[in-house]
Amino acid sequence: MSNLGALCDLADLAVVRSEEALSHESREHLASVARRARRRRGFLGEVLVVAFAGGTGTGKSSLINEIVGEPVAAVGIARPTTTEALAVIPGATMAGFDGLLDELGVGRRVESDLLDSLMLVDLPDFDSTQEANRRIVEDVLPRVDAVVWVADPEKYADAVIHVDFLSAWSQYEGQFIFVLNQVDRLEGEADRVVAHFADLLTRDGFTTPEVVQTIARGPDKDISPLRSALADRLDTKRTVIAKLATDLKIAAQNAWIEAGSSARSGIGDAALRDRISLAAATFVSLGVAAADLLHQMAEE
Ligand SMILES: Nc1nc2c(ncn2[C@@H]2O[C@H](COP(=O)(O)OP(=O)(O)OP(=O)(O)O)[C@@H](O)[C@H]2O)c(=O)[nH]1
Ligand SMILES: [Mg+2]
Repeated sequence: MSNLGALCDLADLAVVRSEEALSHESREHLASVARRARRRRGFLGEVLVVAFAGGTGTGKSSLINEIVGEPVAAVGIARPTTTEALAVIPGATMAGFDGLLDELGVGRRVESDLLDSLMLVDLPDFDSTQEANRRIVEDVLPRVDAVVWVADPEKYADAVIHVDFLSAWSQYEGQFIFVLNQVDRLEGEADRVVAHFADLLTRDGFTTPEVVQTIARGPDKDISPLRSALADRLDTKRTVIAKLATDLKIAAQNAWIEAGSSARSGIGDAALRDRISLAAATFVSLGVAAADLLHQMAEE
């Protein structure tokens, strides 16, 4: 796991060598992924940033309140209720997180002494009637370490969510916990719906998606399966490293593909082609090193 530093060095080298291999925009993207990885590495092991995302009214804010143990996030009947990202931060250590929060781009922050090493981010709905909400989700999600994806019995199968969104995230399987909330409304059908949800997630590209069932409100309230999943599946340090390694692996794959077309358009200029080949080889090295780190971690 200590190879993350070497991976960041390799990412910086890939950026330096990418000038002629990538468009300005792609180069900026690769550079921002590399920068973000290096900065996030500075806070390794201290806190895990977990965003709650999903459709409107599924119970994201309610689940956060239950986990924190106090009503920090607004829960409502009017849809959508949450229109701004809100970070709930472990109280005792808040001062040290300012840099991390600035990096996340989340302005609204509340402290809770009841949280330990988790920072929870309540997000607006993904399937909003309000375009701005979706943009907030798309902006914040790539910056967090892990995601609790909250679905409800009505919307868990929505094509918009699966096709437009979740399928693009399947390489981040280790970062996701899937929740079917409001199972109190299913009257004995919960297991069948959970199996169907898991099946749809498999079609989105997740290999072994695990769906936990919760009830965030009412007399049968029970969020213990989510608590267990957070504690058992999301080790603070490993999750951050896996997230960053996956970011770098995907960025390297995309850069390598683009370098191939740059090399084709450089035919006739042997020196240029050599420089692009060197960049492409560096993208491959970065992708392989990131995949190797992920593999090592999976074996541990
Ligand atoms: N029956 C039932 N109702 C729930 C449950 N969880 C939340 N609710 C209700 O569902 C409604 C929406 O809850 P929120 O927590 O505001 O949902 P949200 O996902 O944050 O919604 P947005 O902020 O609009 O995206 C509220 O009326 C809650 O009381 C549950 O497990 N069972
Ligand atoms: Mg909400």
